[in-house]
Order: sequence, then C-alpha cells, then structure tokens
Amino acid sequence: MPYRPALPGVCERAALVLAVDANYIRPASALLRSIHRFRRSREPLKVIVLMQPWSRETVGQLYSAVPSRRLRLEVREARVDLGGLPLMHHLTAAAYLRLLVPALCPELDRALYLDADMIVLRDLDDLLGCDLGGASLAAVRDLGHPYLGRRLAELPASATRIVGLDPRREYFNSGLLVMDLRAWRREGITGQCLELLREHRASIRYLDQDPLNMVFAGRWFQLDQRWNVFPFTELLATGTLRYRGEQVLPRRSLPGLEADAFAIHYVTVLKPWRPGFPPGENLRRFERFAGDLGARRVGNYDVTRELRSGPTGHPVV
Ligand SMILES: [Mn+2]
Repeated sequence: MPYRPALPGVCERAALVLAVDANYIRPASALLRSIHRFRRSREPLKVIVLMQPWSRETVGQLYSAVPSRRLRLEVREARVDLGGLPLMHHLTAAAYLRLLVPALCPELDRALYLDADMIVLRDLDDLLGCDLGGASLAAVRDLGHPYLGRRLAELPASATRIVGLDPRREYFNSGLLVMDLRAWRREGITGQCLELLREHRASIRYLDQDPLNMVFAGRWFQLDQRWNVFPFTELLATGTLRYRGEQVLPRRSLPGLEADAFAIHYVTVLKPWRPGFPPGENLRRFERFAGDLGARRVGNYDVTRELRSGPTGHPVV
C-alpha cells in the first residue's frame, strides 16, 4: 500500500519508542545504529527507550553504543507492575510495554513503536508522520499468522464488549506499530487489552499481539508489507517459523520481499545475536550494525541527567 503524504506538524509531538530489558541492549543498539544510518533529515529524531527492570549499567551501554548526532535518545524507566500477566518462553515482560506507551509517554500524540529485535533499512520519517486514514493504529499483516482465527474470534467477552469478531479478519504483527496516542487514551485501548489478557490468560498465545488484534479487528491501517519482514529464508528451514501467508503473498515472492525490505524483524526464538542463527543475508544484515558492540566498553557517560528527565511514578491504566 503506498504511503499517504506525511501530515504537517504531526512529528512535533511524535517519537520513536522502543522497550527493552537487560537482555536486549545489544540488539536495541544495533537497531538504533541502523536507524541512524538511514536517516536523511538533519533534525535529530526523538527516541524514547522504555526500560524494565532499570539498570544503570545497561543504560550506560545503550548511550555509549548509539550515535548521538541524529538521534536524541532518552532512556526512561518503565515503572510499572506487570505482575500477574502471563509470560511465554522467549517473550519477556518488556513485550507488554508497547501497550503502556500512552501512559508512559504522556507528552506524545503519536508513537512509532519498534521491537528491539528489528533492523531498519530505510528512513523512518515517512512512517512516523504517515496519514493513518482515520485509524488509531497502523501495522503490517503477519505472514506467519495472517488471520485472526477462531481461537481469538470465539473467546467469550464478559469483561470487555469485544464480541462477534470475524475469524477471517486480517491479523497484524505487533513488532512495528504506528500509534495515535490521543485516540488510544480516549478509547481506553490499554485497559481493554489488559482486561483481555487477565480474562483469557489460558487462551492468549501472543501476549500483547492477540489482545491488540482483537481490539483493533477490522479497523487498523495496513502498512506496506516491507515494513515488517521476517527472515523467512533462514527461519523456514529451521522449523521455528511456518508460512501461512500463501493467500496474501505467494511463497515464491518471499525472496523478493526480503531483498526489498524496509525493516527486518527477527521473530521466533532464534536470534541473530545468539549462537544458532543460520548463516545468510539476514544474519549479515544484523551483524553489519551490531559488529563491534559485544566488545565495546561502557563509556564514561554521565547518565544521571537523562535518567530523571522523563516522568516517573506515572499512573498506568
Ligand atoms: Mn519481535
């Protein structure tokens, strides 16, 4: 789907938002370097990194790894209690933080949320300021799981009013989200998602992604598929990922999609910063930005100034 022209003025109260825990500092650093590499504008891009649990050392690592010229980085403690919400193998509590962006970034009207297990290969400005066509969320169809399905469509909704969902509705991947935060706050989106999680913890498979797809079923803006491309070439051969998107995009078109990707999303348990990720172009793409991060010493940055610049102790939902 082609982009609509960027909305004038929308970028003033907009920022890129990431969410990390201590295990994601190296991939998040690689992601930020890739964003910096493809940034055209001389204006610094505002980047908020939500961190939980807080660690002074990992904050220092992040600042020392990221070029400051075109990125205005702020690491912000996500002081929220995520206890009681279900967790699942390789997904950590940080996965929930995207649901809390409206509360954790109260000064923003719009957020471009990116998972820390991505690499960006194109300037993000068009996406940050794109017209959502009246929707309050934009995302990319998930080719590993392209439909809502009966499992989610048929969940009873006693606490929320989400009923009568069509299982054939398009399902998106939540690794890249353009969020209209004013609409999210107005509609109480975060609260609806957390309610669904608490009510259906046994049936929810993809923590934040399932409830988001239920809440936004039939009313999210579908972005160009190239903005959230999985490394199919490597992962399909490992059996960690299945392709179910044949009706959306024929499997033979996947190499072309990967070659033209605007962003690569390293889904599944196999990650390019850990041993065992299959060699290939998508591993090289990651290493191009992560290359020397493992060996880099933590710099002597005075992070105390940045530490408390964000809101702390904020009420959440
Ligand atoms: Mn991810």
